[in-house]
Amino acid sequence: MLSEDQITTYHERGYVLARGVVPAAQLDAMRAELAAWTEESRGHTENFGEILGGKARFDLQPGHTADNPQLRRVANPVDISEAYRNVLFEGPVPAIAAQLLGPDVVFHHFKTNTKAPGSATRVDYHQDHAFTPHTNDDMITVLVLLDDMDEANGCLTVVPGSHRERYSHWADGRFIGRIDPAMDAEFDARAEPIRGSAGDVCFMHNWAVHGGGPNLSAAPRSLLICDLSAADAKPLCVNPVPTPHEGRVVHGQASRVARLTQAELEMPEIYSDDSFFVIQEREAQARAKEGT
Ligand SMILES: O=C(O)CCC(=O)C(=O)O
Repeated sequence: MLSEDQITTYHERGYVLARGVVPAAQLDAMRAELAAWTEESRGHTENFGEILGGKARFDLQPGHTADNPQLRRVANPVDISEAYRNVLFEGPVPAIAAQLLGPDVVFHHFKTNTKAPGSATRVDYHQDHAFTPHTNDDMITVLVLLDDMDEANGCLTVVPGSHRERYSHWADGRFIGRIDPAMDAEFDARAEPIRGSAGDVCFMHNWAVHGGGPNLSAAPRSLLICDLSAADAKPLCVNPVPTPHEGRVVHGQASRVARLTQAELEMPEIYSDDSFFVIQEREAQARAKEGT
């Protein structure tokens, strides 16, 4: 569980890293599942599998081949794997989330993000709440480190204090799934790398600005990314990564009350792509074409 100091750090900085939360046996079980899905991906040239609503569950990095598989994202592994349900629905992860959100906590959606060794996968600066607006922002992105990570293998980077800031994720009338690239230099100067070991968990406010570079090392890098909210934070738009577990109570009890605290919110465009990477890539290509 978090100490009082760690809880204060979370509220002041917008994130806190809790060490050694997930035991080795549970990490091994999740890694084994991910390794099996990666093996399976060798037999595919396009995204495959299906989640609720029809998007693909398994998302391939451009350049993926049978010899060099690059399974960058798995949507809602909790739908198909007990190993992931055990970590995200029970035990210390929901209990710590309750220390930060209040006693009643529900699940929204979840994905794994893998940067294979040498992979170009990068994540542009964004705020998760811009993709999943709710009636209030008592929401956390839980980031479970499945591997040791630092800058060399493309660890997550977070901008401290940015959970109190609001940025548009639109440009020229389109939802671009990222903050204006003109802000990149400022964020690079402020951002802090989340260096940690497998089993550590970063609890990050849903408005915290974050991103991450490519994995230029020989080491793998997989991260679990799970959105949890206070039970009285009700979604204002459809889930971009639908799952039958949306709204599942992981701590305390359900709420029939929607608590409204956000007077004005920019809404996302509901995207039909399998993952948000496609939106960010489309935007990068558009910029490259325009020469900006
Ligand atoms: O994998 C990472 O380092 C960050 C991923 C991320 O921020 C996301 O997918 O929303």
